[in-house]
Amino acid sequence: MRFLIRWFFRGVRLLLTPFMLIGERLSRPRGIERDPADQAKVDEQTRQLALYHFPACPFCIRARRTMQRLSLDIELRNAQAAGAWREELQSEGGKLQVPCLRIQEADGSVRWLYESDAIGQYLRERFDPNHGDGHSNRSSNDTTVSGDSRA
Ligand SMILES: N[C@@H](CCC(=O)N[C@@H](CS)C(=O)NCC(=O)O)C(=O)O
Repeated sequence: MRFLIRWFFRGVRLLLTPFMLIGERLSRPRGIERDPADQAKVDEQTRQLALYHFPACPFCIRARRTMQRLSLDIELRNAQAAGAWREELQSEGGKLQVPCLRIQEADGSVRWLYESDAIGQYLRERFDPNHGDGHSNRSSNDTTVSGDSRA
């Protein structure tokens, strides 16, 4: 029975995937513009980050939207199919849940940040130039997840 339920949800996810990806593409937020020197600094910093995700997971879409809005070039690691990223997420991160942001700290240690809320907050605190001045660029689109009533 559990097997059937799992396959049912897998099928639903598969059917919805193209619609969610098209929706994401059509509603892609405009990224903030930095001057080239500032953007180069940000790019240098985001090389230490990687987002483990599933392409059609609504929580991952939420995290990717925050990245797009903040013009962050963060490596995306698809953990949906069996393979290295999936195994790494489970064994090193501690659980198979996406989105998860892998953060390589300056001292070389690695932090695995789960939960789309926490990831969004981390990215805004670190990379949103307006964060904390009451004029944050945070858009409602960063926070909306279908079926999720959190504001
Ligand atoms: N509260 C979490 C929910 C994340 C979540 O439910 N992710 C699902 C995918 S949409 C997941 O990782 N499921 C594990 C699996 O399908 O193996 C968040 O906001 O990030």
